[in-house]
Amino acid sequence: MTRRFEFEKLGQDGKARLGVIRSPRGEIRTPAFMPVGTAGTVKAMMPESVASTGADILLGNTYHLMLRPTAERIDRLGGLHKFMNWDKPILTDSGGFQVMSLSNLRKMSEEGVTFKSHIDGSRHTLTPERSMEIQRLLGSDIVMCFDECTPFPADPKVSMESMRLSMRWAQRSREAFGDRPGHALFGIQQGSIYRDQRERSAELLKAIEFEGYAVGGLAVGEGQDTMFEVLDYAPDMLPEDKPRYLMGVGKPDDIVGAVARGIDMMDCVLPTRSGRTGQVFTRHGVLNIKNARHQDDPRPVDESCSCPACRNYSRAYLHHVFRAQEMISGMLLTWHNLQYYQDLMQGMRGAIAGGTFDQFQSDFHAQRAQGDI
Ligand code: PRF
Ligand code: ZN
Repeated sequence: MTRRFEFEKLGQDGKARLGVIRSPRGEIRTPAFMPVGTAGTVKAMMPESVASTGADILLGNTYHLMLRPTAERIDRLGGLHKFMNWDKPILTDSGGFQVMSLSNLRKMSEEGVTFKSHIDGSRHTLTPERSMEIQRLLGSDIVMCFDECTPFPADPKVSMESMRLSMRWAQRSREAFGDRPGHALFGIQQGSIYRDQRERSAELLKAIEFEGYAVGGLAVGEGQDTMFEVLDYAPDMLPEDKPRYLMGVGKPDDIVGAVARGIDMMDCVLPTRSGRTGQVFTRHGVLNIKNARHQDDPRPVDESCSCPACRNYSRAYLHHVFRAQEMISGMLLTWHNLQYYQDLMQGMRGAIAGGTFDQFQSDFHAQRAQGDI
């Protein structure tokens, strides 16, 4: 096991990249999907079950953990890995994005952002320096720069000012992060849907130098067509030899399209959240387990899926426990959805390795066009 953090590109098919991130806590096969473990748990899943789906890394959140149970408490208890019983890599988001979507009474300045907790109304401040400190106390393996996710739509002037602020915060994040072998700091590109601003942002980040680079500010309401237009050029602006992470994406077809455009890492609450609301991902599209047409159906959700929901239970049973609001419903459907996402990533990695990514993409879309069964 390496003492350092490093990325190796193992193959490429078109723009789609196959690679591996090596870190002291283990290897991350890319393209990688990171399940979201916001508050120190991937909701409804035991960590060993998450690992069994093929996940190499989880995402955690500065914002939630600083409010409860606090970064200092997690540090005293031995760090987030030990606290939540997950010994593989953890990436933590820096907090700014969650402040904007969850907290009350936010006030932004050059220094950072002050806000009131969505849990108890208490007042807090996040700056690039404090975000780096919290992510260090948590023991995060991949630390994200403190940034502002520019809201959409944004006037070009507003977007430019927001991007420039994020780039000044990226510089402060780099300085505050310091020298921490085995740990990585990722820069976050902003610039909304404006090509010149994405280019400028990439240049500024590359000059600072990061261990990896994220594409931020997408999947914020612009729609898939516009997101793909930006992804047609934005990843190419980032260093070839470093991992590229698309933040907060997405639906299965978003993920396939992003990998096709040169993205290596993604995260999204969709598989876990949908699992708890009865939305089930399959190769043929999304199935709503609440629907009455499942109540007498003895078939598994997907006969070729290796997850316990599919190996051991019928659609009729999953329908019943969902309707009865039994806890096992969220557990089984979350497990299945995470298995679906990890199988999708494994399928793409195999296709890139075999030079058949185009075929993979057409099969993926053809199966979904058949509709749900
Ligand atoms: N910045 C950060 N976290 C994020 C985003 C961002 O732009 C997004 C955008 N989809 C999701 N999560 N720090
Ligand atoms: Zn399954």
